[in-house]
Amino acid sequence: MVRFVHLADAHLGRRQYGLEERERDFLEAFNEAVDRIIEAKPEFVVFSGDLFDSYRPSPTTLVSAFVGLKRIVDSGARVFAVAGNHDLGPVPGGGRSSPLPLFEKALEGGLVNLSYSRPVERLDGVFVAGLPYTPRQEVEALKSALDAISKRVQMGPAQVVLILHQAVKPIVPPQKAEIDRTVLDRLAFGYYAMGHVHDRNFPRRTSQRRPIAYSGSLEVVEEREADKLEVYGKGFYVVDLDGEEANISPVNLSSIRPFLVFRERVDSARGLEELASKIEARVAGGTWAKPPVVRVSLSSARLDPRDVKDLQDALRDSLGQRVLKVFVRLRRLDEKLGEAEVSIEPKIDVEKVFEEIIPAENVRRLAIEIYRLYLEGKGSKELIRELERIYEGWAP
Ligand SMILES: [Mn+2]
Repeated sequence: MVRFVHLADAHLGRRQYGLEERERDFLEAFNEAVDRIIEAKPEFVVFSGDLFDSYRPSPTTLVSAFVGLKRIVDSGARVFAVAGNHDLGPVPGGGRSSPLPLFEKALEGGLVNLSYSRPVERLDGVFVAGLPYTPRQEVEALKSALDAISKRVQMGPAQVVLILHQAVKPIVPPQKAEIDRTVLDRLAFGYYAMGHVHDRNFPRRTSQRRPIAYSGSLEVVEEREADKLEVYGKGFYVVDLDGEEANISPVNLSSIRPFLVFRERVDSARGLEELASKIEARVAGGTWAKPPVVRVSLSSARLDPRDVKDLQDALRDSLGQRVLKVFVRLRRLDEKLGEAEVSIEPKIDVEKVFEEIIPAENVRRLAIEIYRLYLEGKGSKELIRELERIYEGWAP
């Protein structure tokens, strides 16, 4: 029997809605996960990709990730990781790379970056194997690498963990999946530690044979994940693996930003008022770890976008600091045109804005000209030539 922790999709550095608070939320979730992993005293940790939201994390994000990983390694648990699609960026000369090799070096092997060139590591009586995210068009390479790993580990001990960052059919709909679960089921792994799908698929402590397990993202990366937040929570799994029998204990993090999602059909001003009171009551009635994000999705055949904008402004006023942010979205229902998203923000007239901020007329005209050229997609040399032409036209 072996005990390990499975986590994935930390998406460090993600600044959802452009809000600094959301970037901090992702870091807090990661730091809480690190604390609770150390408490769980696993023999090792597997990380199934998307440590970062971008393959070019900011220096502070890189340092935060390093500090957290080092704390795990210093507690005595090695970390086995694969790169997710968000960690991978192009490298000069072709191919893709992630910041993970940097951590492997800096942590002196305390973190192992499993890759096509080194897909398997042995730790006492356990084989830990893994491959980075592989796009659908390269899935044949993934399959043959999996076959090769499977043959190699069959000779060894019974405990084998496979780490992947892929969408598997039918756990996700076929159009979003890269591989079919039958491909995995016929291989000789005891536990499939999956990343990429942000909703967890094992809500309760449960004993499973050779499970294909998604531990889910550590925070709400996409708004739609909020729907399952109450049922599944966010966090990681502690796994007790005995041969091909895995006991999965989900650990839920408590620092997750709450989301209140309201989806309603409203066709009258009265209906908007009722909805506003309902939202206020819900915010007032809850006890939250942090001020929640409030998302209102309205559908309507009649409402004027300006009234919906007024609702958003009114809610922002009345809810104030008790929420992080209120967003209202409007979908127009039309018998002929079908459903369409309608912007509730007034369109910005750039020339009017320039008029307000640039009083000198010739400078303003130049600014508008540069803006137009930019919109036409004219860059560097072409832009300079055009500007020279304008300048020559100005000369006496
Ligand atoms: Mn992800």
